[in-house]
Amino acid sequence: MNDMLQAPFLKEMCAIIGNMYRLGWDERNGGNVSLLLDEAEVAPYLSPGGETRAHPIGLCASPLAGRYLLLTGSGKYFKNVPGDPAHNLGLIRITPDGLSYEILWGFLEGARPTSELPTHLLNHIARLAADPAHRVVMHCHPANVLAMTYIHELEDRAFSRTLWQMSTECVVVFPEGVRVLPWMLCGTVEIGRETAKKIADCRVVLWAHHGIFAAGASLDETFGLVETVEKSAEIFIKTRGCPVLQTIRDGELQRLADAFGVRVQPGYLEA
Ligand code: 2HA
Ligand code: ZN
Repeated sequence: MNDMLQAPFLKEMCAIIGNMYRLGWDERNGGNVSLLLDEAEVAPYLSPGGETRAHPIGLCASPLAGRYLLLTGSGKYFKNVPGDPAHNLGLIRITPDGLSYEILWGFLEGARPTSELPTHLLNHIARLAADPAHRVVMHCHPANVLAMTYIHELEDRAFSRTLWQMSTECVVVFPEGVRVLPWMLCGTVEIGRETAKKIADCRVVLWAHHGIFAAGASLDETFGLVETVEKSAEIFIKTRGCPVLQTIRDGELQRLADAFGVRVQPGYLEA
């Protein structure tokens, strides 16, 4: 059996989480990340027939039955993940009935998966239906995105347009725009379901006054998506209160989409 700490997916998870912490996106125990893995990827690092106990999820995640997830622990600090992955991360498998999970590695000394586990699972299910290559759900608290939710209208189209206008890359990186949820209680199945509804045709959902929920096919891609949204929000905050003399126009956003071969969310640009 190989050492899990040497697994490429474990090393990448630690590196990404360390960067999220250093960027200030995950104060204290803020944020959570989960990565879907195949049996073939994890099998070399697991002892066959190891003892496991099933813990209820609190909802039925049957589309993920038998799937493996590497994810952050409840109450754990991102700051501590790279130095001590086995206490702060864990590898779980969803049971065949989709109602429980088993801990196969990590979560030492009684640690448990993130409090946002229901939201992660519901959003993995929604994104897998939209994109078979989907693998990552990432939640964090970047300051400029949060700040923007206090001073910008919380409407999907308007929010997306403003973000696109703040930086040329944006419409290419997230041509489907973003979706926004009003403030809701976190850690509940309800916020999980509302997020999953919005994420079905989009990879970024903003939680007003809380943070960002993003999905993607790899840790790198999802991290890059969050980075791009947060950078755009930063430009918005920096120019807020300044007399804006010009911005990127809709025709220019369309030219970018055409040049890079992406499809802008229908109806989000003026004809
Ligand atoms: O504590 O960020 O949304 C982790 C969170 C909950
Ligand atoms: Zn949070």
